[in-house]
Amino acid sequence: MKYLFLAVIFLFNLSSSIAQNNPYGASDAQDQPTLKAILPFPIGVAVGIRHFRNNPVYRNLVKEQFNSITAENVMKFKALHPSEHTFTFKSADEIVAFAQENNMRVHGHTLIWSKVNPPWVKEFKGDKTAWKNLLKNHIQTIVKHFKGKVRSWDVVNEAYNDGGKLKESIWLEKIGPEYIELAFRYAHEADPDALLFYNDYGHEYLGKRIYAIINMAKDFKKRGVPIHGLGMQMHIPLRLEDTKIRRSIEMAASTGLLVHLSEVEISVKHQMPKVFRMDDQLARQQADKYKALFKAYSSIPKSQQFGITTWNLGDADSFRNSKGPNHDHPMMFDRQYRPKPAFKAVIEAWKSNKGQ
Ligand code: 9MR
Repeated sequence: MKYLFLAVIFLFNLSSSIAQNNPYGASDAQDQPTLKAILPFPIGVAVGIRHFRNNPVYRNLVKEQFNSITAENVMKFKALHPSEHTFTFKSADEIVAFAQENNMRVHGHTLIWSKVNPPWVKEFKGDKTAWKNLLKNHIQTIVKHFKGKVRSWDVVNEAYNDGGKLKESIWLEKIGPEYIELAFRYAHEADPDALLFYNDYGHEYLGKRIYAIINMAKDFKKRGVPIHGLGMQMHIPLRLEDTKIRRSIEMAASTGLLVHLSEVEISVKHQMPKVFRMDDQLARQQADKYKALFKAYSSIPKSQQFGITTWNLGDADSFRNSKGPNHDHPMMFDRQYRPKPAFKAVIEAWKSNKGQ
């Protein structure tokens, strides 16, 4: 009798934990479409290693809804190459193994950036040739390590400023503007099958940056520099006009390269009074914006749709998260990883359009 009682308690706990993990609740879980099942392009998520390791609800939602994965931080320079002669792959390998177990594609982020460089790089002394060797060794050691497992790379991240000029960066300073194309050539040499992206933000403001990026892409294509795609981060505010989103995606697609919306999240708090509360109306507006963004993306040629990746999973693990009640709500899942209107709007839009 005692065992029967314990068994009932166990089953009850199991079913309520399944209900919690499932964004729809237990009752209708089986019949409900997921993002990965319903969207006609790959759908990815940027995962933070702490949540990934410690929160089973988070992990389950990642594998239930997404078929592509990006490491939020553990594939950056400082994480993978903390001192001149040391590479540390443990955390990144964990994410790659999880992706393989769950049939997910891995997008690598990021080989070269002006930020997140470890102190040894800043202190490195050498002439231009020594710096090129450093760049080459860094890129090729990493790309070779993940060859066959990481499908694509952000080779260079955020190299342009608002004015369309190259940003200050140790790479620009020590190697010159050619550091970008060298990075692409080195990566391609190390894994000719990997798809190579240039990743940046702010295209959607249609300022000088997007023109500079498109010119670079066209120039690379003309000269045979191995670039395969453009990553448009799309960290956007709720108030950004749909027309701008659409135009910027079309412009990126006009290069003929793959287009990855690589870090999507929609800030509600941006341009709001300092103290604000999320409400149903804002949640609906956010849902409309997510839907407009996904629709704009799906109107470029199918062969160029590399996919959409959201930058983080739920509001609580968003890089925008802050303590206290006045935090932002940028994601499709809430702080308990339940689906928000944004998630439902995307699902509904593709359900009724049969994936068009
Ligand atoms: O979300 C990331 C945050 O945890 C890191 O502290 C930060 C610096 O490494 O990078 C954040 O991710 C950025 C991404 O790598 C590049 N585009 C902007 C993202 C948000 O700042």
